[in-house]
Amino acid sequence: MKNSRQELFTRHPDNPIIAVRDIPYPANTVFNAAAARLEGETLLLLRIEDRRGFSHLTAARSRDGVSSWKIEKKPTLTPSPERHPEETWGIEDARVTFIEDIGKWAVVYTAYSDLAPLVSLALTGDFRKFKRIGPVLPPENKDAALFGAKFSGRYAMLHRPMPACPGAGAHIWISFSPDLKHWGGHRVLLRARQGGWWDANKIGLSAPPLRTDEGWLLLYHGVRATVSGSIYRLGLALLDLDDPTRVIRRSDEWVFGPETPYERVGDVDNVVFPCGWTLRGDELRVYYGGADNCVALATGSLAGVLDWLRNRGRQA
Ligand code: BMA
Repeated sequence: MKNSRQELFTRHPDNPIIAVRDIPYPANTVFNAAAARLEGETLLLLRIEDRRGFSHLTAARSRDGVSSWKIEKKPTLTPSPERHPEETWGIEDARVTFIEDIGKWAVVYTAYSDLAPLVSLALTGDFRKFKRIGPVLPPENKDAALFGAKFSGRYAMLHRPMPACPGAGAHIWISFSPDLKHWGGHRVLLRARQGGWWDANKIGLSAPPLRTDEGWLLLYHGVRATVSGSIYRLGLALLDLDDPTRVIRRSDEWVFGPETPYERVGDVDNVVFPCGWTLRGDELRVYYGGADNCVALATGSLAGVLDWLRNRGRQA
């Protein structure tokens, strides 16, 4: 029987749009890319895992954001364990945000330290040269991204600390900073649900918060633990434009999940994992990792997504 459900996002027919065979140097896999629009191109900051198991970031550029990717011949941002011991086991899953008041891109990434993953920040103007700010949140923490705007003079960041206390759940938090270096005002923003929910026990931010007329749009992942492993699916939430500590709406149902072979089977099965999206007119382009094994693209209408959240989302 055909599933007649109207999907919010459509997979690109050329998926996966980037696979390890496209990487111009030896690697194990490519996945979980950050996305930005600059100089008339789409830029992806690919997570590439080498054959030791450590990840680094490499820039790929394309005019149409789908094909003819120009992938840097060498890694763009590599771990620097001598100067940054927190990067001993690699750097992963970047999210990039253009920070309006300094006119630079913030690259927030997971630094895989030997004391567990933590959140690090670097700044760049062109994705060629980077200035590391360094670790901004201690372990264990990942899935972080900045807002492009300031709130009452403070920068804001979403992130996902991992509580040591069993059963406490892993939730999305929000924190604030006067200078991008010192972070405080920590509070839980979006909680993982419990029990049978698709997003029970563990959630995390996917793409960076996107400013819309109706609020900050969040795309987040929920991790469902099953007897045969985890399933990573995606949901939506909307935060108040002026006060991002206020959740306005949240989807009850997931809006995207692993279905195709490149999402179902890979180094880690049953994973869709976006770290970036771009907006061109009304078209939302979600760049996501498939099964920790490739980069894929799904598109949707921003108006359609907001409409769906208004009608089907839970008022928070
Ligand atoms: C998460 C992150 C992602 C990864 C996912 C599935 O914890 O580490 O990088 O894609 O697991 O393995």
